[in-house]
Amino acid sequence: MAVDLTQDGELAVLTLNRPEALNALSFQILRDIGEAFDKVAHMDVRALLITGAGDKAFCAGADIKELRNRPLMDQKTGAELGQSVFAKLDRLPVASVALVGGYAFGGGSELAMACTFRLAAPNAVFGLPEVKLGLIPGYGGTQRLPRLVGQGRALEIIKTGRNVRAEEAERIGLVNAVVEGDLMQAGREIAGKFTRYSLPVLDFARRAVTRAGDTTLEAGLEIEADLSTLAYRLTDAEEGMAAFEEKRKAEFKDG
Ligand code: CO8
Repeated sequence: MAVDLTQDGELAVLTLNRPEALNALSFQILRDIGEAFDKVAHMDVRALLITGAGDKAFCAGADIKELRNRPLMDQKTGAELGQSVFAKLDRLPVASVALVGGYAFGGGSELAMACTFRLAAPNAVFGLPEVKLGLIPGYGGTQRLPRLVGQGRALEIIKTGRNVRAEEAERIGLVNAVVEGDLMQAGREIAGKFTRYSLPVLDFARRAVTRAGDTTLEAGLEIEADLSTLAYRLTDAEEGMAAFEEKRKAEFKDG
């Protein structure tokens, strides 16, 4: 299988497992990733970690050899497949963390950008080099990169197709952190910082924050008011505030 989904305690771990092609995304692999995301939605887990097999790449992007053969799908259908699969991450009940070691190019960068968080090894190299192939990013890169790093930087990165190394990626906000040592362990640690909180509350927070990039301040504040009121009405909010007063750790029940 080129995509492995396993459970490690309260974490789901999805591994792109095609190291001989630097985990490049064929259309079949994209479909398999989509199916894996659907499974994660029904697993008893609190976060999803996404990693690439081998020590050279997280994912070198769309499978160029397959794209070049112009398979049954036209370009639009191919882009829509990639976009719809990565968009599933937004609808998962749990947060996703991309663990990027080595290359994350094209669709690989786009997959990482669709995750809730990104951790990079010091050897990580990001890039949207599609212009070098006579293409432009098609799996969400033109929309997610500007939201993360701003339009000016995104245009420069996409128009030049240049590499963005780990240290720069952290500086411009493309990754949350560069971590030395075991990336999987770092993934577990960052997940451990939020997995004990209420899932619906975390989801309200995500929904409010992600709307900040595409709406007016006024509309965004209204969304925030609605979602924070929904959170306030949950039993988990009662529990969280009671735990504060009683000087104990809150035990949330996701409701
Ligand atoms: N697709 C297919 N095969 C790949 C890919 C890829 N993206 N990347 C690497 N491979 C294969 C190589 O062909 C090679 O296979 P083989 O041994 O059979 O020749 C093997 O993986 C190892 O790769 P290299 O020998 O090239 O390894 P290097 O260490 O020399 O170089 C690089 C590593 C720099 C990552 C290099 O492989 C590279 O530049 N890869 C391509 C990166 C790229 O351009 N990615 C963007 C692809 S386009 C995209 O993602 C979105 C397109 C939008 C499409 C929307 C419409 C459908």
